[in-house]
Amino acid sequence: MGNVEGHNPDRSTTSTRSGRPDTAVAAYRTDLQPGEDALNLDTWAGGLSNTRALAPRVRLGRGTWFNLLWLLPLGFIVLLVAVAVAKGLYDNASVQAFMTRHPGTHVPPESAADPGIPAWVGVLHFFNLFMMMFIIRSGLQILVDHPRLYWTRGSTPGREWFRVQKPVPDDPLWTAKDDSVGLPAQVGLPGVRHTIGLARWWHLGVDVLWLVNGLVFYVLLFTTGQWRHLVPTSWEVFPNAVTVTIEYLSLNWPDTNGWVAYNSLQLLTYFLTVFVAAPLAVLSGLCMSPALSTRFTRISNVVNIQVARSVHFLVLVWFLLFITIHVTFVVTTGVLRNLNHMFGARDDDSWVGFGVFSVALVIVLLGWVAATPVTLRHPRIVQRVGYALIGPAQRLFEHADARPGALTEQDISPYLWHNGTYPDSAEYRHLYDTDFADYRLRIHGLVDHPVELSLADLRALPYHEQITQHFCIQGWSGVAKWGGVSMQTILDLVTPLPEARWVVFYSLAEGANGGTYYDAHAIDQMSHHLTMLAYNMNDAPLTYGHGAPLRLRNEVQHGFKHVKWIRGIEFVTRFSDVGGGHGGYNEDHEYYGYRQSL
Ligand SMILES: Nc1nc2c(c(=O)[nH]1)N[C@H]1C(S)=C(S)[C@@H](COP(=O)(O)O)O[C@H]1N2
Ligand SMILES: [Mo]
Repeated sequence: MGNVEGHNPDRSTTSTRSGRPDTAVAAYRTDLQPGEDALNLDTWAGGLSNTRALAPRVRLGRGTWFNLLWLLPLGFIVLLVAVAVAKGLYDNASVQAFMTRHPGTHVPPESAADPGIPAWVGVLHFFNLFMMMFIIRSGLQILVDHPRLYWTRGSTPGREWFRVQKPVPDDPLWTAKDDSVGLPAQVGLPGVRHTIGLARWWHLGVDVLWLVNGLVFYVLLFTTGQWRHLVPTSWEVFPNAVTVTIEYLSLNWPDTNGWVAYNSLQLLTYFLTVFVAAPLAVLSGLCMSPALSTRFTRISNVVNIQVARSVHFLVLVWFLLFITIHVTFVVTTGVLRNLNHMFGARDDDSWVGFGVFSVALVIVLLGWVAATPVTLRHPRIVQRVGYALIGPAQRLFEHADARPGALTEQDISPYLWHNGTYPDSAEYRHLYDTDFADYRLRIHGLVDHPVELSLADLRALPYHEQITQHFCIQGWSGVAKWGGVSMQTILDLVTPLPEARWVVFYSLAEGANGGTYYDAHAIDQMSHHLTMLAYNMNDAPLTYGHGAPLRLRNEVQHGFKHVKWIRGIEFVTRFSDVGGGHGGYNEDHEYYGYRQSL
């Protein structure tokens, strides 16, 4: 204490109920440990081994898993069969008649009169592919931080439909962090196990720029005639696409002039990619937000975080397939002319487009190779720039106070993952062994009435209960019933001073790299309907693993901000002088954001 300016010094001296000055609360600050400003791979996340992701598996029956690598040979066989069938069809007279009636490409008269692909299309196309590279890599990193996908709100082990990790082991205290896996450094971004904090800055930060690029593209598309290049204007597109499919598969390349109009199969896939897949990626991304999900419950009842996460993943699969096939065709169907269209704004067989493309490719490769080492060396810059890009949106979402009553007993999940670093100090063990008889929650700092509350004191306060969903930043979720004291009751009890802006929750447990676990919350969220201190979970006292004797719930934020095993609460003006100064343990040590409502 003492380093908080601008208030009556009398009030800053925290005292116990008996009036004794309390040295215990002063220790809260000195027990903290600032994080490092560069990633140290030896000690990262408490020294996690680099367990790698397995090949993707999909669940077929109760316990039957299919390794998707089999799709490579199977897909190849299917392709061979399809080519054989298409070749047969192509030589068939009535199929030929069909193909004459539906020639594969519909050229709108406006496009015939005024053909061409302007330079801005090429420029925005380049920005798009450059940013997609970072978005996909960081997205994969986020995926493997909880390497399982589900269709249900809860994340019950064994009920996932997809995994790149072994089955969940029997260990009842197995944490989601134990479960995370890594990717090769040049595949994931940053490519180190459990770097989800940094991966999210890349993913969400670049997303903002990608969205702006996409919006500019949409606007230019519809204010010029270029939309005709991407939007089908007649139902003829479907039979035409059948013709083109037969042509491609029978290895009779359709004669398409993309400068004027794309063939119907191209048109359909481009349309789906630009106008369906891209918006779906954005929407499914937003549906994973705790703040938006707890506010817009009519949507989140259907598209809960796990549905959204699975859809988000399927959109990624679409993009990966699209990119593979797209690039294959660019190269095999007249590469110089194709590159001139998109990188040279010209329709000839010169090497201009190839030259521009080569420069673009070098830029993409440099960005690709540099991203991981730069991130590992300068994580604070990634954290700061990422926050600058996405922070305003997170701030906006936090105003969405969740309403109680959206979930019922039936929604309670059979399993709630554990996460974090368990307490193992002598102090905690003593408290636990004596049923927390000596436990005291100290609430101090910028308040009119600092207090020290035993569990009995807490139980004597008005009981608050809520059934809410937990959103771990790693991607798992689950619903539980929480019982305890509303933070509003605590605010009424201690009366924060006007200059109190942040509320810091200190844990009895250390974080993964030593030093007290803590987290700071904006004071306005403390009076939200569903912000509370819980001592019960599903009608029983909190267990050791879930935070006994007391934990925080702030439902517009991700799980890491819900401090478990709370020992004290401090009201402050700012958090820059607490711990490493970034607003919490994971903010200091793993480069998370102090607002994480998205
Ligand atoms: N003291 C402390 N609290 C913590 C953590 C931690 O490591 N230490 N982990 C957080 C994270 S990342 C999550 S997701 C939730 C998990 O709560 P649960 O184990 O009860 O599901 O606790 C949060 N509270
Ligand atoms: Mo978490």
